[in-house]
Amino acid sequence: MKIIIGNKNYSSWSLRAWLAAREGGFNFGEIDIPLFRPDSRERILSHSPSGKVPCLNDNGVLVWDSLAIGEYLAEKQPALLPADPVARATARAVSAEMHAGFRDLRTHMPMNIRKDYRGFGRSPDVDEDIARIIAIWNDCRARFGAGGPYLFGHFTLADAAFAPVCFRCKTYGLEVNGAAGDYLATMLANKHMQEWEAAARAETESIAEEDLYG
Ligand SMILES: N[C@@H](CCC(=O)N[C@@H](CS)C(=O)NCC(=O)O)C(=O)O
Repeated sequence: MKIIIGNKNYSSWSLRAWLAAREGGFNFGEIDIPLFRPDSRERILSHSPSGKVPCLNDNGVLVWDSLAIGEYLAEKQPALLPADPVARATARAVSAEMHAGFRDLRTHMPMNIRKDYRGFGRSPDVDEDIARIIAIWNDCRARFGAGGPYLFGHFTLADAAFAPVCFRCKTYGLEVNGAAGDYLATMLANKHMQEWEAAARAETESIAEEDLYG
């Protein structure tokens, strides 16, 4: 199994798939393709039919788009979704909401692990996105989190979906309190999140288009 990913500092979609695979205990290799280079598109297309990363290649079976990759991994490792049907439906709903929404947050606070952009990117629309995400975290923790420190107790695809937001909270200095704050601390202390972060910090490429605030 191989996962084709972009720069660890910037590629939030790649992080979701990679983290789900790590947390699912899969043995996989990585193909790293730096984004925003003249040859990036051609290189990605040689692995991924959508021309986007992440893409999973499981012995010739290609799965692209982070949501589909997560579902594919969960078919092989069911613990990546909650066992209870209501919790499972909620995990899928919040993952889909993250996948399809929060445009203002994405636009003004892109994932950029190496930077300290505390105070940058705020606006009423961004704050509305942040408030909704914190409400999701509090709600999942309160209703489904009794069995452990993650949104649904143990680590699931929903945690992978919100992983880039956790790094954004650090980069942009967002204050998150209470149960949501405890959850954020759990995610930032997760050993695979820390593995990704260390690799992001070790990367040397910069993408000017993504370094919005200097
Ligand atoms: N919805 C897709 C989004 C994938 C995506 O936009 N990936 C970006 C990098 S984070 C990419 O491949 N960009 C390269 C390009 O568009 O040429 C997913 O969830 O996998």
